[in-house]
Formats: sequence, C-alpha cells, structure tokens
Amino acid sequence: MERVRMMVTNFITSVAACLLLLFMTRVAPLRAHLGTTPNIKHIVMGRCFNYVTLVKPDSRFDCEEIWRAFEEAVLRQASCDVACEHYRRLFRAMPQTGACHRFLLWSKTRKLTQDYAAVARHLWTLEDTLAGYMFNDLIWCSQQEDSRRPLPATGWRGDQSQGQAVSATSVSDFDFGSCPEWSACLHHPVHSLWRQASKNFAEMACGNVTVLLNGSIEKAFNRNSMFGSVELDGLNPQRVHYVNIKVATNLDGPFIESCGRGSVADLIHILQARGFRWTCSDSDRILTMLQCVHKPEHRACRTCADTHPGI
Ligand code: N1C
Repeated sequence: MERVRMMVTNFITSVAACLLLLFMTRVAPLRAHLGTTPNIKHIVMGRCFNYVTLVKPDSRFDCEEIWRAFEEAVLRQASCDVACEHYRRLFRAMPQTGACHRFLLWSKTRKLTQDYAAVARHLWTLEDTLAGYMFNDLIWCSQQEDSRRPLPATGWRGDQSQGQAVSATSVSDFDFGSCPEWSACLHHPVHSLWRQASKNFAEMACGNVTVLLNGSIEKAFNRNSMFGSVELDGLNPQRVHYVNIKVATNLDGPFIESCGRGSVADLIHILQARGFRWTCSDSDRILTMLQCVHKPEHRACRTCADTHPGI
C-alpha cells in the first residue's frame, strides 16, 4: 500500500515538474530579460536637462514633453507592439540637424567608435543627438503583454514603481521585473526606438560620412544589423559626397575581413550601385593607436623609437 502511495506521489511530482518546465519554456523566451532600467524617468529627464543645459546650451527642447511622448509611446501599447510609428510624437519633440562631413556610423564596433569619437571631436554619432544621448544603454517595456487586452480607463494611478509616479495619460506601467527579448517581438519597444533614431540620423547625413566596421568578425557588414538594414538605405546619394569605410580588427585578430574581402566588398558593391563615391581603409593608424592605449606592450604598438632606442 505504502509502495503504491509513493509511486502515485512520484508520478504526481513528475507531472507537476513537467508542467512547470513546459510553462517556463513557453513563457521564459518572452520574458526572460532584465526589466525596465530602474529610475528610468529620472535618468531620461536628467540626461535631457543635462543635454539642453550643458551639452548643447543653445538647443530648445521641452524635456517634460519629451518624457510624456516617450511614456505615451511605450505604455499605451502591449510590450511587443511598440512600432517605430508610435515614437512619432517623441521624435517630433526633438528635431535635430547636424553639420555636414561629421557623421560617423558604425556596426559592431561600439567601444572603438566611442573612443574614436572622443578623439576625433568633430565627428558626430547617434549618441551625440538628444535621442541617442537620452536612451543609451537603457531598457524599457510596458507591463501589458496582450495587445487584445482592453485598455484600462485612463486617470491618475496612485501606484508607484521604484519611486516613479505614473502620469495621468498612462494606461499601464513600466515592467521593472522583466522585458521581452528582442527576438520574441515583432515590434520591440527598445529596438523600434533605435530603428527610428538610426533612420532619422542616416537621412540627415550629408557630406563625407564615415563608417566604422569590425574586421574581426564574419559579416563585418551585415544586412540585418541596424547599419545594414536601416542606415545604409537611409543615406541619400544626393546629400552624401563620400562614404569613407574604415575596417578595424582587434590587435590580436582574428583578421577576417578587409576592404576587398568578405562582406565589406558587398557593401562597396551596394554603394557603387546606388551612386555613392567611397573610400575604404583597413589600416587606419588612429584606430590602431586607440587600441594600443589598452595594450601598449603589443608588438603592433611598437614605434620606431621602441625598436631603435638609440635613434
Ligand atoms: O546594429 P548596428 O550595431 O549595426 O547599429 C549601429 C548603427 C550605428 O551607426 C548607430 O548610428 O545604428 C545606430 N545605433 C546607435 O547609435 C546605437 N547606440 C546604442 C544603433 N544602435 C545603438 N545602440 C544599441 O546597440 C541598440 O540597442 C542597438 O540595437 C545596438 C546595435 O549595435 P550593433 O549591433 O553593434
């Protein structure tokens, strides 16, 4: 009798474990990531005020309106349903133009691009625009998971999430627990914002445009990346004189792609077909030197003076 009871108990426990596993594998891919960055409202507003006060004191942006437009875009949709169009009001609140010959685009070279932009001060990346500056490194999504769910009545909600008041126009709140992975969504709120920001930035580009690619990976130019799928198509050959490609590899390699090789050659074909003039360099001294700052002993960083100390 005792044996039978144990077998039944084991059976029930295994079924429960299987069901739990099944539930987790169905739900986990959708909501497996970090949640909305804590204090997002303070961070975004703080960065906005910092930008208009210290970075570009001559600019006139309404940080309160920008936050309201952002909140409306994100919280009125289900967390996987925030399309680029939903950010229309947000981007309308922060129109920006940039001087020609300064645009720096990149793909899979984020750190090196930041170092490069820090020394080549005349160059302008998306992170130098208000949109890029405010939302860099942040994560966000709403709590609403099902787009068919009726919207709750609007109005002031007294609840606070991580110290943040929800404004009168909000219909949901940010999800601070977890956000969906990009791959799980048709319209991911973070992806859509970067898509729209990248599109605007590329459409604005004029004069000589620099593109920094990573020669240490397969597909330095990837048609699915933000650069390959959004920015390249946004560049206008009537406005852009030259696309200057720079391919940088890690000091230790691997040395996979270069100007004439791999996907970089595909990029050059596309540029030519669209009527752009272009240059390509895969041995830029400044890009090597920037990497040498972190590895001064590397043989690629030796100068003439190192090898011939008497000279
Ligand atoms: O997909 P990527 O690179 O090719 O996108 C980079 C490309 C740049 O030229 C930028 O103008 O797109 C723009 N851009 C950003 O400036 C940016 N800052 C931070 C696009 N994405 C940006 N991020 C985040 O990194 C964002 O979350 C985005 O999806 C990644 C893309 O980086 P990537 O794949 O190396």
